[in-house]
Amino acid sequence: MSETQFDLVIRRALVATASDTFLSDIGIRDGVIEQLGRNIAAGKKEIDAAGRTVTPGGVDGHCHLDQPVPAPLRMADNFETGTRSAACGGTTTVIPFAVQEKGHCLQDAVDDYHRRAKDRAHVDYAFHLIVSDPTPDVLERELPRLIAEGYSSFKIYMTYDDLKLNDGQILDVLDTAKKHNALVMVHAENADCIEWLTKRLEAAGNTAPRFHGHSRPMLVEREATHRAIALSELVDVPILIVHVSGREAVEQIRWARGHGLNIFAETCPQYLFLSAEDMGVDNSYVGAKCVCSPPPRDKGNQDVIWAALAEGLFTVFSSDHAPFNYEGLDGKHPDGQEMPFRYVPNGIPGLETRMPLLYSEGVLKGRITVNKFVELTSTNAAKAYGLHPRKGTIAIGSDADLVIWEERDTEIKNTMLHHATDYTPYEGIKLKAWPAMTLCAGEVVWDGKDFQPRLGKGRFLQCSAPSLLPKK
Ligand code: DUC
Ligand code: ZN
Ligand code: ZN
Repeated sequence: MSETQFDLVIRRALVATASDTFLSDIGIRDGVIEQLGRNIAAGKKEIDAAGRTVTPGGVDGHCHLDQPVPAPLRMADNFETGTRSAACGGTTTVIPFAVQEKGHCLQDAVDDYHRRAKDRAHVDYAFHLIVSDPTPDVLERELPRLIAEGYSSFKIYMTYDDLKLNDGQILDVLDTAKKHNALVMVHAENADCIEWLTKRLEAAGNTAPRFHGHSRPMLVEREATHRAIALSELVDVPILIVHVSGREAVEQIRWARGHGLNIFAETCPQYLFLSAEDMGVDNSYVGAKCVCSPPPRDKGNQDVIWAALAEGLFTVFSSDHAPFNYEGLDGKHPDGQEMPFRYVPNGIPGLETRMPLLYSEGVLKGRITVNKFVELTSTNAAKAYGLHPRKGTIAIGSDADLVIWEERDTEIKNTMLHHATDYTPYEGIKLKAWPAMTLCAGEVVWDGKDFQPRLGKGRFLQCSAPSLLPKK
């Protein structure tokens, strides 16, 4: 054995995985974890992590990067700026969406998305598909082939005119997922209720951003969540309900679990750290910065989401990073115009702040254990989307994607973030921790102060079958 066996050794780390916490050195070679243990051989480089918790790099299983949207709208973050921002907040794998346009095939979307990502990612990435037009050809030929080629998860929508599926189409997609061992992510909001409420609000002249929340009350999400669960039960296939925002949807999921159904669920930082008031207490337009769907709820609902995280109701904690600028022609406040809420693009940035927010306010405030943090931000997404154990854990043979945490006072300001979006909805929130270092495939990509570019070194990952699903 040579003196310098490893490319890198991280010494005296307090390693936290989803199941264990232990003191260990981490020996890394060729971007992979090769040894765990005490007093392991020397590395060509060494990092002393004494007194620091080290977790697996984050897997953000729900983010939107460079997704085509109708002009003049444009997503502010592409693969370059999005993965830069992810890395600086501890996320080393992102899974954005290749979106099928109605009337087009899925393969076109996948090819286009590969062009957008190629040579531009600083960290590793995989793709989910968004199925908006489940024709017989898509269901019987394209989807089965794409699943086999490494796209094993897809999102479907119950709202948004250009994306939504009716119940029959949802059943067809679920049936295909069941036959080919894929995981369907469901955006659960009732489209007709939203349209009906929106028209009433508009007729009354209530078009300020805060009315976005009035157009999508909790019952709209509760009804669609209930329906999605029923459809999943009918087909007998698990689903993952994304961006769960509050009590009534949580109750539906708890009911389903209580009845033995395989319903997985995701929540996001906006349902813990933002509330309806952030969309404006009066008719102020700046509330457009926090317009996303489902909308942020009230303090009581935030408490329900915290409790459900601790209890284990949620499978994953993702950002739903959907980056639109506030200023500029391509964003929420185009050329300074105040748009009726119907036209305000839905979505907020959050890739970089996702893990620090949950580490600081969840782990350090004692609301969840560090192991639950790892499970929610990394391990379960890797399992759900067929990337485990390469991603999502600290184990021999896993990629050396790691975060070294530092307890330090940090006030979130957009100026310190690395996305290209011109604001953060979390401006001014005071945190107690931030990554002191992020490593992707054994390379430092964030050193606690500066971003260390790895442009084009982020690899495309083919996803296997979800390992959260019961074995057939
Ligand atoms: N809602 C979504 O469904 N996707 C992107 C952003 C948002 O707010
Ligand atoms: Zn959604
Ligand atoms: Zn989304």
